[in-house]
Amino acid sequence: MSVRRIAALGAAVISSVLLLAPAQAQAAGTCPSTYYCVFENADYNGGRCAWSGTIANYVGWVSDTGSSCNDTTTSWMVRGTGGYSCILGYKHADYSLKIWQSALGGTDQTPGVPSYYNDVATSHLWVLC
Ligand SMILES: [Ca+2]
Repeated sequence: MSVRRIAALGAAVISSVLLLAPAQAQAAGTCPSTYYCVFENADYNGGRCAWSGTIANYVGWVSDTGSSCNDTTTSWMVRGTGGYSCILGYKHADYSLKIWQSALGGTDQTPGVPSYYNDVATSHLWVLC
């Protein structure tokens, strides 16, 4: 195989890798209908914890990538419907010290929480908007 052919093959492999990157980025940030999802990193990346109801303590819950759900939330989405359309997020277990409330039931999301609320969420409550 000539040097020129090897170089062309290398360029083709690099192009293929670059084409795959956007598809992986699009996979981030999904949350099933009727669920509240919190993500380990900004822009709905990293481990995802998805719940369809109220959770009094995130300790012991593990994300889809194996990371802890407690004190790791950096972005979140609300996909609730009907009687559970809004989320109240709390810093501590058992709904102590509210740190955020979703404003738009069903579609509300934030690409990143304020730095002072980063990695501190420990419980949440589903409520009527
Ligand atoms: Ca985080």
